[in-house]
Order: sequence, then C-alpha cells, then structure tokens
Amino acid sequence: MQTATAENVAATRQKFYDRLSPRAMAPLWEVLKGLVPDQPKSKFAPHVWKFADARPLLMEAGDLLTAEEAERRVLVLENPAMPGASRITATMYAGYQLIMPGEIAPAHRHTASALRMVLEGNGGYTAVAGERTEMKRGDLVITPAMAWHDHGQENHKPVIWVDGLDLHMVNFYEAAFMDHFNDKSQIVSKPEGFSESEFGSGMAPMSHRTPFGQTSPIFNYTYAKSRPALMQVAGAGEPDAHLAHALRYINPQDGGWAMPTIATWLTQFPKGFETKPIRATDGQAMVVIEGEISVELDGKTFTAGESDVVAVPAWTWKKVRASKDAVVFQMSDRAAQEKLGIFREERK
Ligand code: 1HN
Repeated sequence: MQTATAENVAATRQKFYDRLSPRAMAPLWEVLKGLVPDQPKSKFAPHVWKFADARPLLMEAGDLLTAEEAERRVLVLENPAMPGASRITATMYAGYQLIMPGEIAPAHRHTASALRMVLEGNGGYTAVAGERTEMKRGDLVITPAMAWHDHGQENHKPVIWVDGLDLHMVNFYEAAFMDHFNDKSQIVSKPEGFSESEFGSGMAPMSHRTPFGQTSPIFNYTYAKSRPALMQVAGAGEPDAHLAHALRYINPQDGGWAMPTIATWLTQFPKGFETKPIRATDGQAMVVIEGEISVELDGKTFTAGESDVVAVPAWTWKKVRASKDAVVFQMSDRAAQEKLGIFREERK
C-alpha cells in the first residue's frame, strides 16, 4: 500500500477536483481565503490626475472627433493598477468630459446614474428630464437612472467637467439598459430652475413626490448656494479632526444621499490644517475645486491643486493637509455600501 506523502495526497485531491470541473463544481476549501479575506485589500492604487496634464489632451481630443461622433467625449480616468477597466476605484467610473462651442452631446438615457462636477462651465448646459440647467464651476449636476440627458454649449468657450457614474455597480448586477433619443436634444418642457423651485427651498409639492425614485429631484446643486453655506459653516467653528468642515449633498425628500449609489460631499480644509488618519471601506475620488492639498494615502503623499482628481482606494489610511485654503468635492460608493449594510470606517 502507498504511504500518504504530501505529493500523492495533493495528486489524489487534484484527480478529484478534475472530476468536479466538468460537472460545473469546485471545492470551496481551495478558494475560501480569497473569497473571504480578513480585511479589505484593494486591487486599486492611490493616484492623482493633474488637470494641467489632462486639459491639453482633452483639447486635442476636441480636434480629433466631435461630441456627437463620440456620443460622449471623455478621457476616462483609468486607475493605474487596473488599466482598461474604466474604473477610478473598484466600483466607480470617472472621466474628464469636454463639450466644444456649438456642440451637442446627444440625448440618451441609461440605468446608470451620473454626476458632473463642473470645472469650466462657461455657459454650457445639461438638460435632464425636460429641464435645462446652466453649468458653472463647482456645480454638482445629477442625472438620475433612466432620465433623458443631453449636454451642449451655445457659447464660444469649451465646457469641461468630471463625470462620476455608478455603471460598474449596475453592470455587476447585469441590470443595464440604454436608449437613444430620436433627436439630438430632448424636448425642454420646463423653465430653468423649476425643480429647484419645487424641491430646493425646504419645501416640496403637496401633489406629488419626486419622479426620480431614490435620486434627489434637485439636479443642480449650484456652487452659488453650496459654497457660501460651506464657508459660513467653516467660519463659525473648529474643523472636525478627521473630516475638516464637510457638508453632504442630500436628497430633500428623505435627508439621505443625493444619489442612491454614489455619496457626494463638499469639504473645506483651512490652510495649514491636517486631518487625523481615517480609513473606510468606500473607494473615493476627490476633485479639488479651490486651493491645494496634499493627501497621504497609506504613507504615500500626493499633491493636488485646482481641478486635479485623487483616487482613494478602499481601506486606505488617509490624511489630508491643506497648503492653501481648499474646497474639495468628494464622491464614493458609500451610499450603496450603507444600503447593503457593509460600510465601515476606522479613525485614529
Ligand atoms: C454618459 O451618459 C455620460 O451623459 C458621460 O455625459 C459618461 C460614461 C459611460 C456611459 C455613459 C454623459 C458616460 C456616460
């Protein structure tokens, strides 16, 4: 009889496994550790995209093809640890988008929800579900799931923003649909500012709830409103040790996040202030709107100025230091994680 050496045990097991695979089965014990790690270990890297680097390339893309040809003319922010994945973090898509003067990015709709953080507005517009809104620097514009949307610029300057989409979350569930409108632009049926009037004054219509399900009915959180609010809050008290001065964008219907999947917030970091270390299970992207920060991520430091974008992978220790008074827009998959009951954070 054969003695049970390590080799023949392994060989015997392998023979057994080989009989499982044609039957579409596999031994859990060979993969369990990978399926259920002790703690998160992101496959994505911390990174900074410099707008000074990206902008000339974006303008070159403007010469290469029209917004209509491209459908959306975007330079996707590819996490360097996962090139080709169209992901800035594990679950989020982000990119720099350009609309040239006179162009229209044609109307379509899809299951994925989108947000735009406007960098160079210059009078460009987005139309969402029959209403147009002018885009200005620092505005947060939201496109709810399955809402028709098109963008355009009737002025003589380019329009540039950062897109954030939850499309990888939707695709994970294999739940994605898309339709194209039979014309370039959708029909505008409401005056500009209508949804702001209906839902944006601490009031809401008696007759109906939002038509956008779990997404906020306010689709432009203008910087003209968010900045003074943040500045007054920042001027009135001490910054939080981990969060500095931060305000969340909320859905006025329920006080929850403005989007069902992507959490969004705006932070003021006073010059010279340094946050204490914090890490969380959400993958984050930071867009600097004003000033300059350095972000320490698991011990590596990244400097980001105006319109630069920083990727913060899940469960990465983060410290932010402001070298100038700074305002930073942040987005993450926290809204989805909270709904699933998996969000967790740790503070030092
Ligand atoms: C999209 O609809 C937009 O509407 C931007 O501006 C980026 C990336 C993937 C799929 C749809 C937009 C997108 C997108």
